[in-house]
Amino acid sequence: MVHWTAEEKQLITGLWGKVNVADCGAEALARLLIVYPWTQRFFASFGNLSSPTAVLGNPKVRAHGRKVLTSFGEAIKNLDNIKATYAKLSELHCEKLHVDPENFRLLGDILIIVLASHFARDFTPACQFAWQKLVSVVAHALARKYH
Ligand code: HEG
Repeated sequence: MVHWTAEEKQLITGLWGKVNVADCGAEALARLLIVYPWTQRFFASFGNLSSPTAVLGNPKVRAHGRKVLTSFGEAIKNLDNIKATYAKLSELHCEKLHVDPENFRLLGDILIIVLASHFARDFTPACQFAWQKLVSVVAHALARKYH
């Protein structure tokens, strides 16, 4: 099991308390689709993704980004039990959606960039360390049901 120090927990929950989940979630998913355009293939039903402007203005991207970041919040509420928290989601992404787990890592790194740009002052190296650890644990937990 992953061990979290009290300081790491504080750095994660402290910053999370400032995050606007709808805005940061939308921005993170939009950046994923723009920066790594091959990820668009999972979202063929989302309509117009033909340019950065289209992606950023797409209401389905916005809604789904919010959903994904809300789900991140579940990991934060269950830091000591992330694997179990994501067991069902891992099955979904593996068996139904066939999302390559590399994409979980890409989204994690994008989220780090979004947080750093929104909360530059708070996002100290120690804070980044805690968040990198979190996105890595989340990516592992989601990839767990791949075989
Ligand atoms: Mg996934 C659905 C969470 C990365 C592609 N994703 C979902 C759902 C959640 C979620 C909560 C809704 C599940 C449901 O309806 O029951 N996703 C989630 C997390 C992460 C992640 C926490 C974190 C790394 N997802 C991710 C990535 C991709 C992806 C990187 C593709 C590049 N997710 C994906 C797709 C769907 C979901 C295609 C179904 C969307 C739909 O059709 O509504």
